[in-house]
Amino acid sequence: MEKTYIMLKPDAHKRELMGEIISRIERKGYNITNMKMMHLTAKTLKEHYAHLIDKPFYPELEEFMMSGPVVGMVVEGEGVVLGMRNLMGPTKWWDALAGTIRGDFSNANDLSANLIHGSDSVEKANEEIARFFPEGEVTI
Ligand code: IDP
Ligand code: MG
Repeated sequence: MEKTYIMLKPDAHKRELMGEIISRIERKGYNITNMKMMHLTAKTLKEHYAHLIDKPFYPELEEFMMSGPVVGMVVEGEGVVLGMRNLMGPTKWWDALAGTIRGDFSNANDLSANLIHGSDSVEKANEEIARFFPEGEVTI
């Protein structure tokens, strides 16, 4: 079954929207197979956002992503990589239609604050799942 890496960003925690977003993922019919709250380091962010390091906004993005906890998840389902991108809506809130997570809940001046990350390909999903869930399934 296809898997993707989803991450609720610090604004989702701060605005108490984590439950709402998780609920939308579940109601769509996807299966959340792993989930944990984390505080990200600059080192991890530089790996995760390697494609953006040279952008002028990168320092702000890094600071934003370290401004509070994130919640990482592995989400499983048929076509879930594209399906989650559709559920999220596009990066910029003004492009995101009502009915999407970003369309319904984001309009911040800080363009980093768009609530949620989702892998953009199956290949990236596998890379990101290995980065954020190296422990796999936890038994304690
Ligand atoms: P995505 O999250 O929709 O895949 P990416 O282009 O991969 O979008 O960018 C990663 C994240 O970087 C975005 O979700 C957003 O938080 C932040 N970002 C993207 N473009 C800008 C910008 O122009 N200014 C500030 N932050 C940005
Ligand atoms: Mg991206």
